[in-house]
Amino acid sequence: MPYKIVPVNIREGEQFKAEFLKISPNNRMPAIVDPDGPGGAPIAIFESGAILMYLAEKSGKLMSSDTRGRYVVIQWLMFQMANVGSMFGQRGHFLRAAPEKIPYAIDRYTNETRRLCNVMDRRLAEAEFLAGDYSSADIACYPWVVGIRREPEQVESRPHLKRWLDAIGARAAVKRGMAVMADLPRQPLDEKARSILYGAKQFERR
Ligand SMILES: N[C@@H](CCC(=O)N[C@@H](CS)C(=O)NCC(=O)O)C(=O)O
Repeated sequence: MPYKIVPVNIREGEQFKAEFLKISPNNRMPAIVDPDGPGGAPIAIFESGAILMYLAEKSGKLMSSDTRGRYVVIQWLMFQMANVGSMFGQRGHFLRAAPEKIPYAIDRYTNETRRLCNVMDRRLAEAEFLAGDYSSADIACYPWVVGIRREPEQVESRPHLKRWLDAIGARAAVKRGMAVMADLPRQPLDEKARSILYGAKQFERR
């Protein structure tokens, strides 16, 4: 499907602009606008899991068409939304973004990410991809989980997860997707960005 990328610089506070909040009221990206939504009218969607479900439904791909198979995909997609995204995200925050090192928080989220990798490794011992066939659930999990490549022992000790990472990373569309904006200079997480992302700005709106 054709698409146009509209970057949202969350370190500059663009996520709080009125026009973005109309699309994504939780001031987070990603969000999409499909000008050709159901009935030919535009539709705006936020939350990556909802976006993936919409794109799967619209394309007829990446999600099984029978009810039983669809719920296998949906449960692994929700596994990402409720676990992988938040636990990997919090681990990254306390390791790299937090102004002070809090061992309890780092350990808590590190343990959770390790546990989630074990859950996936066990699942991938019995299934080629999380929901059997390659699906929206793999697309949701991969960009977080691939970060464990920075800790090779975490990959080597989980052979099924390693096979899955290798297989997904080799896909042409995944390579194209991971390259999107990867060459943009990374803005520093300075005091201004910190206060936008983690400070009072987050609570200002009523
Ligand atoms: N559950 C959301 C998480 C989205 C999310 O956390 N986005 C972050 C960037 S990775 C964001 O936009 N943060 C901006 C902010 O917190 O103001 C999803 O899966 O779409």
